[in-house]
Amino acid sequence: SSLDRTAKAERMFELMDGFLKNDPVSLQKDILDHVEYTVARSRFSFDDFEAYQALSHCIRDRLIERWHDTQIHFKRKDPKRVYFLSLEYLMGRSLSNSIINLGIRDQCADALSQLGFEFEVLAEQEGDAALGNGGLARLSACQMDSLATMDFPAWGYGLRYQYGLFRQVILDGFQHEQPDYWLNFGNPWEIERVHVTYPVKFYGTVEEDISNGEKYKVWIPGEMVEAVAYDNPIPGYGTRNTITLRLWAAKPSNQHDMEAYNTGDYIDAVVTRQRAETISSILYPDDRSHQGKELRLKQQYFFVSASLQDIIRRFKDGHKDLNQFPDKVALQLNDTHPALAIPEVMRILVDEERLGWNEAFDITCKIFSFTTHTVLAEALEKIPVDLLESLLPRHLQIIYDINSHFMEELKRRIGLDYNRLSRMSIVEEGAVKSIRMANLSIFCSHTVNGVSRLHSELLQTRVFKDFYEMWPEKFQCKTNGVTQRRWIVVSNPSLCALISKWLGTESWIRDIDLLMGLREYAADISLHQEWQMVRKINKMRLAEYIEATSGLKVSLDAMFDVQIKRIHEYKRQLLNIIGIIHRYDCIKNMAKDDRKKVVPRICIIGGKAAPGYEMAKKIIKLCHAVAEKINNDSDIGDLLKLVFIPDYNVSVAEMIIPGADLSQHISTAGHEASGTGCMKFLMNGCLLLATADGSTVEIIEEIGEDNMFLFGAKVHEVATLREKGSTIKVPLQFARVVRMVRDGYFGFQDYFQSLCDTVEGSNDYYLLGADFESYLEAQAAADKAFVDQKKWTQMSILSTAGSGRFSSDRTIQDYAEQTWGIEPCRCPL
Ligand code: 8GP
Repeated sequence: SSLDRTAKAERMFELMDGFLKNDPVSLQKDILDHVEYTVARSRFSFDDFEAYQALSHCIRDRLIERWHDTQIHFKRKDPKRVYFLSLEYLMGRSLSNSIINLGIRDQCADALSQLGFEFEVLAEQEGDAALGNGGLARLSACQMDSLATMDFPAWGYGLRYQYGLFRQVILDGFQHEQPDYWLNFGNPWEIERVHVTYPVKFYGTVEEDISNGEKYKVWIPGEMVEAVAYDNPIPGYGTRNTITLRLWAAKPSNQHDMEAYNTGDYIDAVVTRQRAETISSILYPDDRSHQGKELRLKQQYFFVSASLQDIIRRFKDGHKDLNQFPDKVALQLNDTHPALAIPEVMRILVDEERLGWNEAFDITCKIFSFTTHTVLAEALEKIPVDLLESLLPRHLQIIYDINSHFMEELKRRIGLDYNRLSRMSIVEEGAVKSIRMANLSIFCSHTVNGVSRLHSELLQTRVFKDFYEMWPEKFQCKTNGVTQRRWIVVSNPSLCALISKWLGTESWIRDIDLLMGLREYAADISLHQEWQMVRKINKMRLAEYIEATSGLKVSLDAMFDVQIKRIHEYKRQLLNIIGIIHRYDCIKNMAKDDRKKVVPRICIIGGKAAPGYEMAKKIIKLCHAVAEKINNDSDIGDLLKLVFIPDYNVSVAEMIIPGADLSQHISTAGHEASGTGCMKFLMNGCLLLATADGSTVEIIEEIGEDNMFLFGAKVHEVATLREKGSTIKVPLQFARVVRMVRDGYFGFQDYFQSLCDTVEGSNDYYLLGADFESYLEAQAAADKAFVDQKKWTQMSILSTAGSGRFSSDRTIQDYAEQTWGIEPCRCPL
């Protein structure tokens, strides 16, 4: 009865001694309790890793409190919610980020030091959660942090891969991939929700049925697996709001498989069931294309189906009329990977809820928004019809229905322009008939976003031109951003303290525009001194890491020049390496006296190559071969060093970025959709050497051309240059360097030939040769600026001061207002 329930609640309230306390003594007590009862070690003997585990659980308890309060608050207020659907999240480590967002960093450090532990040492014990490949995945993580901090009623949905992105091991200069079985030692940052499970169906047939005189379709599935929720609380900074990242794991289903047990062999049946788990076992390590893989398609549908069941359940808890769905729900498609959500929503509305087709389609088109993260044609997903037909037969029918609806509408508007109709069609005819997921996503979303202004323009004028001409109002731009909580506060505590001191407030951590206030002191000599000191501390940390990983001792007076990102031909790591070889060659050929004028450089490259991407792997090998030569050349000494940092990931980036003087973002114009690394470097006062591509175009507007080193062809020049092909005048130095590689100067002569082929004559698709001269000029300008440390420091301060526009807080604010139509819902303290 209700009376019993009230009494029970009162009793529970009495038993609770209030919220967990955050003073050092309470924290110590909680840490020790977790050592004893969670980690099951003795309070009197536990090592750093066990201390990390205990501390994490102690923080997790605090997260859970806030998370519960937030969820209850959202439920009570019932605002419109946004659901962020992404197959990839690169969360990295959680400990430091959590305690900073909870506002208890100092208390934790105090508590630990009295127990004889150092916070930084424990933080290093944590492995990275690497459930993603690169830019897109790290962006999702930054956006989750902003959604929480800005109090938006948001949920992230994704997959809980057992194997994250592979570990990169370098043997003899070659990349090898090793599995990242990251859950081996448990994961304190997730909460398994054994009662939050949904069945997900695959295969089977579609049949027709009649009920109340109406025909409808029934999907009779051939396989069923269970999706189990794992919740990762995401705390906001300076707010109690703590939102949910819900990741699904696949488990064998207990329903509907009695048959197998009755007819077949018991052992066989269990083994078959066990295979269900493979659906969420591994992240595809390719950041370009996943075409035609059944497991990949299964992953996509598995995560979409579970998420939608969860979202609809939440909606129905309080609402009956599905026509209100668009008032309460916004679904964000992070690239096309979750695009099966479109036919799935249609299937639920039409087949299960029995809404009419038009009514269902109307609802569908009001809830979806779509963001694309690429301009590369090979990254636009296509699903072979055969595959879809066998795995999701009903969805294929629905997609065909959507397409005929689409084609009808198009014919009405453009007539029988068959070329255009076939370009725009969701179904691609051809050798392999397939479904174009981008076309489906654009047609069925109310908004299509690019991730930088240039990218958005390219979508409108090239990639999706036909669609833009038809529905210009759908197309928007949301320039990416990164979270200053992780990329300054967590990763660069000294700079964080310095900024707060000079601005006289910590408010910039929530209100990034305040960083502009630093402009006023850009020439202040005492700020310069402190700024340089902070930069030195960070360079020391990086130098120690380099020594530990490669054995190389580097001088702190040298310029630290960094390029870290996935290895890709369009990102042009090869241009960087060719530039380094050229620098080496110049120093070798210099008179001894002239060498004194050379600005010493430590060139640092890091990044993973997709396991099947041969050219990317050759670039990694070339980097090592060149490093071997240069670093051991006594003529060169400290003037030039090249280091490849193995196994680049989020936590490595957190250490490298604050220590960089110069960073390179040198993609061929028109290929990098946005780039977010550049924003992290910018925030940390590192100067950029860049092409006008992706978001650098907007960075130029914020900090001015004088504060960076720009070079290279502009986007409108690229096509003409490509047409010129082998008639382009390529500098002699470029040809000379390629020749050195071809002639075996760095060994592995045969192995490097095909790599050299890609940059010569009309093969040079990414225009390394054409851009080389201006690249060298930009490099020379960087050297010149570095000699004048006063000027350099001023540029560095102005970089940080001008980085505010590139906070993910701004991106999320824009999405909330212009795309999702949601408002903050702040949980009371
Ligand atoms: C990346 C873009 O390459 C990068 O320019 C952008 O900053 C980032 O997304 C965030 O918007 N794209 C991807 O990571 C990507 O397309 N990955 C999918 C193919 C897996």
